[in-house]
Amino acid sequence: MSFGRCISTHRVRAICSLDGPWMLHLPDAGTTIEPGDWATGRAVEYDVPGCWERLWGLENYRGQAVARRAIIVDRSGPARLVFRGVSHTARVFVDGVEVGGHHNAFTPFAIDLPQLDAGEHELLVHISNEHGEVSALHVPNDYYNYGGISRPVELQQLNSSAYIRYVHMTPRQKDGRWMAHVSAGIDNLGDTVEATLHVDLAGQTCRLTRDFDAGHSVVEFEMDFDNVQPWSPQTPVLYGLEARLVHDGQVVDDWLDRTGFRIVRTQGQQLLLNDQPIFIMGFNRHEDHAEYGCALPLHAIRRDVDIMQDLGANAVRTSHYPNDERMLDLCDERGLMVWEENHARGLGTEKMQHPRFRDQCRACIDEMIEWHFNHPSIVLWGILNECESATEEGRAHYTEQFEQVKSLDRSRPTTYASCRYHNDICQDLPDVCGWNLYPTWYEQKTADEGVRELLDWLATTPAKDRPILYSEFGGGAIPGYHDPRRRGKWSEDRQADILDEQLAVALSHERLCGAFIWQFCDVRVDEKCAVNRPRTMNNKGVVDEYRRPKLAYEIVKRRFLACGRAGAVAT
Ligand code: ADA
Repeated sequence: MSFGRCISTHRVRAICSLDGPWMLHLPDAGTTIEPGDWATGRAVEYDVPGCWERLWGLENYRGQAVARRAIIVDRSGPARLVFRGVSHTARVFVDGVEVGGHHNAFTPFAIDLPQLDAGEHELLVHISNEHGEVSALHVPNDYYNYGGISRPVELQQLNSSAYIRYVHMTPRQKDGRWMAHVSAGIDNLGDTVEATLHVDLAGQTCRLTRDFDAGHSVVEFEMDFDNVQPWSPQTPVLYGLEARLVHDGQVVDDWLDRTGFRIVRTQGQQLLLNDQPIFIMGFNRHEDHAEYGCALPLHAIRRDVDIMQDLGANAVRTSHYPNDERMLDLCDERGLMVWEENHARGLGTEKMQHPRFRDQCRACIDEMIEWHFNHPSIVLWGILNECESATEEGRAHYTEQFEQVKSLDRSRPTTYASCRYHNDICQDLPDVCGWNLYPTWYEQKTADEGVRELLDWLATTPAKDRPILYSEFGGGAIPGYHDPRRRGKWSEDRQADILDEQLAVALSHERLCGAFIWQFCDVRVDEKCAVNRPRTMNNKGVVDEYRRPKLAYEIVKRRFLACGRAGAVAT
């Protein structure tokens, strides 16, 4: 069983959920606390996963805290601690000894414990959601950087020092036959072990016996299938992917995932799924909720998917960071296509010069792709939303990050969302160009003029030969503010008009291969961005922060359901 996914991830490896009650220790005064000083702090009961902003009195706390609980281990041996997300910087201690750490709220991490003795241990996580030197990516922004252990945590007890870290499956097609390249990463925390790796997928098995030395080894297979059904939004067929490590006739480790067969590629100005042009109708979605902050429980994530599908969407953009993997599991099952992107929003030259920017972006991309590789719903890898793409210095970052993405996964097209109208010099770098533009909201132009001018200019850039996605457009509405006659800005009535006009253009323009509404739900923003953000919220949601529909809901639904272009998706 696994608690951070919607599927079981192990049968042989013992998994113990560490979700539930922990203690949270806060400094008595100020915002800093040393990990070892937890006993001197103020203690509150705290449920994991959760943002500390949910706790009474901590609604605005930005600083450090120590989360602590006991873990009970029934047998001695190697183990792993898996954190699906700590927001945003973690240092992890077992019995007072620092065993690992991590930066970035939105990517998972695992810590190997080569020997954990049977008995009770103290697990302590020092957490910071501070802004400043520590983070190039978590800056005051148009969304909120929460604090706490925001996604599920588990302890995995290993049966052998060698274990399966990942199995990545890349589908391909040759002469109408489905094939797959499988690459398995095995980590060994001890001495060399001879073992056989078995991989089962869609009725086929492959195996290989070899020595696994200490450290990381990679095993690769080519597989060939007689009869598999492709994954598509209309028929999201999924297959179990199961790997086992056998030593001395015993299955000592296993690794279970789920995947699908589909090919995504570009051809000229089109985006193709299984060789058919697709048209994307999606939402930009932040992980944010009035009740839960960024730590949405599964039922709330599921409801978001239900709502997006009720609205007729066939896609979601994980603006602006990798998502909780349970969201991706649901997208796989429901046939929602995903643009997943690394964590960065609106960073200009100075912010990209932060000494940690390159390393933190690199780590985020590595982790996003390693953990999310097998999700068939992910059809695009994105990077650096609205960062500096109009200078040579900015271009160097875009180039480096696209190269990194391609070195990890060549099977998915790449993209980024730009707002550097007339200045962008990076349009030749991704496979698909993404554009954020808000005519009738920020720009005093009709939707038709705005999009036409943008596309006329793009026709003079390398984007002219590539597919173009309208990655953001929308307008704000304060929930409950109605102004049916004057239709003033921020009224639900005006937002409905704006989305109606923008969607009429976005869904019909032949040069666009899809559109993502900004945004799915209203989200909390940082105080520093609040001047143009009534309620300290980005109010461009089609539903509010509790998921109560605004007037625009029915307009969007009508437009999405009436759009015949998405029907072209292959089955
Ligand atoms: C940008 C940005 C979004 C959001 C949006 C807005 O395009 O990418 O994160 O801030 O603008 O609401 O203005």
